[in-house]
Amino acid sequence: MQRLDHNPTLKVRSVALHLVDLPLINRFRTAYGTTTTKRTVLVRLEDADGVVGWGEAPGSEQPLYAPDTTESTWYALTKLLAPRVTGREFAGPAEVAATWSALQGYRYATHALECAAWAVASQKAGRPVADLLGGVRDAVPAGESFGIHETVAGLLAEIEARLAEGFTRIKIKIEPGWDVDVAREVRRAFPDHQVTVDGNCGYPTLERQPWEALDELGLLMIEQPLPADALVPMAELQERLHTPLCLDEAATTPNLTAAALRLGAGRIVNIKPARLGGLLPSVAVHDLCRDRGVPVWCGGMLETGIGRAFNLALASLPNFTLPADMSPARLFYAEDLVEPTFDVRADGTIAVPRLPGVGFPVREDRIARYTTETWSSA
Ligand code: OSB
Ligand code: MG
Repeated sequence: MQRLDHNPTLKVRSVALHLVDLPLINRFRTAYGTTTTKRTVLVRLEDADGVVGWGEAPGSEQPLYAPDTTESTWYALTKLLAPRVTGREFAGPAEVAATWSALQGYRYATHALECAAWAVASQKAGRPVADLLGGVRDAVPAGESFGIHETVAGLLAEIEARLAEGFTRIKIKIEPGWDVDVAREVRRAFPDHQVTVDGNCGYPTLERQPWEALDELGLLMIEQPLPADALVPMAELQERLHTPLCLDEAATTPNLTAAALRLGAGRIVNIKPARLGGLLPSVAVHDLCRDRGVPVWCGGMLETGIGRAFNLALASLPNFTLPADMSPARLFYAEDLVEPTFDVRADGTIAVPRLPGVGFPVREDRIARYTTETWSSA
């Protein structure tokens, strides 16, 4: 492959961490519960030539969506990952990532450090991360992920507002008690838009659930209704339904994603680089899905503009044919940590950043304001 070969040498002088506490201006409710604050870990990698790259590990108080938490991410970066790379020289981000290839888990942490390495390599190469990854499109269609509301009317009003801004695909979070009736109302109110439902593993079994009723609504997909490891039940469900099931929580590594697809546990994959532990495993999943004719789209973890920038670069690859979860920071945070940041355009797309590095100018002054703890390897 040509695309990963353009990266000049990278000598790691230091890895610094910032724990940032970001209050959410709009709380976000899913089958896992309600999020009101994001405790995100930012990685600042400095190269011996003074080039600085940032990466973001999406924070999580509890290991609900994935085994990772903010605390475990901090542990992995300080004790396992930063010591492996500090003071060493690498041919590029792939060699950096190879230092943790034998380790299991801690995917938010490896993702953040890998992104910081890409940001440095991209500046040294003078080319945007999207180009280094093999991106082909300059804009990504954007959908919005709508949390569980108190009332259907409240949900419909929020959807209305987002559609007016340009967002195309509607994704609603569901859980038992907030599913088929709500999805039917959304389909009725917005008959011309693609509608996805995301169960976030909230349905423990196949029994007594409204699968067939959901199947009649003409949904774009049903995202991860069953637990992450329930691959055989997911395959049984997929056989019963016309609507494609989408793998989210189940797709944790390229090999396990291939296994899930082979079983028939889904027909679409949500590629979320933080969940997969980096951009390289994300590209690997993109490639294996492309080879199997499985469409993919880029998910999110309510990242700030720093994390979203890498998601946008990744989503410029050719097999990302479905709209991404890519709402701008203004919908969740009082301000972004990059400026200028991105927003959805009237045509429903977001421009892929062309700036080498993170892709948007990182505002270290704002990061400092939200930082509650720091650490540095050198
Ligand atoms: O399941 O896609 C999910 C946010 C946190 C954890 C899991 C999920 C989500 C979202 C938000 O749906 C997507 C976004 O970042 O815009
Ligand atoms: Mg999901």
